[in-house]
Amino acid sequence: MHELGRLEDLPESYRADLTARNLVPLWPSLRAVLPPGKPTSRTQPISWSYADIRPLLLKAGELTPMEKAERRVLVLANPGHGLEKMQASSTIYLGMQLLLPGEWAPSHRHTPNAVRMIVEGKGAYTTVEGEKCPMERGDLILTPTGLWHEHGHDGNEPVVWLDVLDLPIVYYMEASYVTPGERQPITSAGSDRAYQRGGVMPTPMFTRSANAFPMLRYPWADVKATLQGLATTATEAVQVSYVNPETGLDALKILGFSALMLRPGQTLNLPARSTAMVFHEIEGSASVSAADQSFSLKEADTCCIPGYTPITLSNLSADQPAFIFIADDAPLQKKLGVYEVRS
Ligand code: GTQ
Repeated sequence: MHELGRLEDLPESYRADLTARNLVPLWPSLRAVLPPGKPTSRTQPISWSYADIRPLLLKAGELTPMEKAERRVLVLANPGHGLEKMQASSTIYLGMQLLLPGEWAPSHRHTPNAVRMIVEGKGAYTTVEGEKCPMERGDLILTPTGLWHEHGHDGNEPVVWLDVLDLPIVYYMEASYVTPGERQPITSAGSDRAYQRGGVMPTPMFTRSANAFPMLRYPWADVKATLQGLATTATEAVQVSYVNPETGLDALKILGFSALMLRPGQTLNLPARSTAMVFHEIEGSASVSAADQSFSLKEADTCCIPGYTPITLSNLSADQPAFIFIADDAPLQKKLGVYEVRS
């Protein structure tokens, strides 16, 4: 591709005339916005260790009461985007949230979609649109766009979870806002039980709107058992997607979520895909390698790898399985028609 004219090649007075009329010549910037072959990515490969986060989060528990925080969260920010942007990737926000015994994070609803992956502690729960969802380690709880949610804690130890939101892309669309609400009466529970088994589901489903999110809590015990069952088959990638059990489609519309098991000693090569990916270690330990970077993840560690990069995952244990939670923006990219796998 040949070189194009630069801004400096244009007479200063001409440039001033353009600027005065809010006009910009394309050609000096054309290669920047349409780079050949592969996008430029601000997203850097980066990892966050839970051993680093945990004491700082507990310190936030001492420094900042809930009334002054609403949500007590340390954001896992990718320096490639600038820390103040609070982005892990172009579309993904990650935060570690702390709730102490007896605390309550007040009800609200917002346009961005959220999920929580529970990291430690017992006794906390999220109420989503009246459904009480207990939080236990490894559980995935959805708070889809527009649904009321609040967090409570009846236990006696700190509870920590990883929030994954599509906030950066919804904010970029200038569509991000919140509505504060009142404490919700608990009116239902057990969507996790109702949809516990693949292949069968509650019968009175035809009255439900296509926009509903029928399952709000995906218990880790069930997901882990499913992975362990799948691992006894010949499949190479022992991976399950979190889906809407009534449609079989992605659980949420913008970000996609899956859980992957690496058998003891297993190495898995993932082809380059157009989505940045977040890896969070649920159990065991694994390395995540891409280009010249390699991260070792212990339990509750998290990393982010930019898109268009082949990735190698390796279980660091020869006798224990490793379980990894994965988030990406494949649902959005597929809807937009820009999703690619390069083999
Ligand atoms: O728990 O509702 O990390 O509204 C960021 C925004 C968590 C939440 C975050 C939120 C929440």
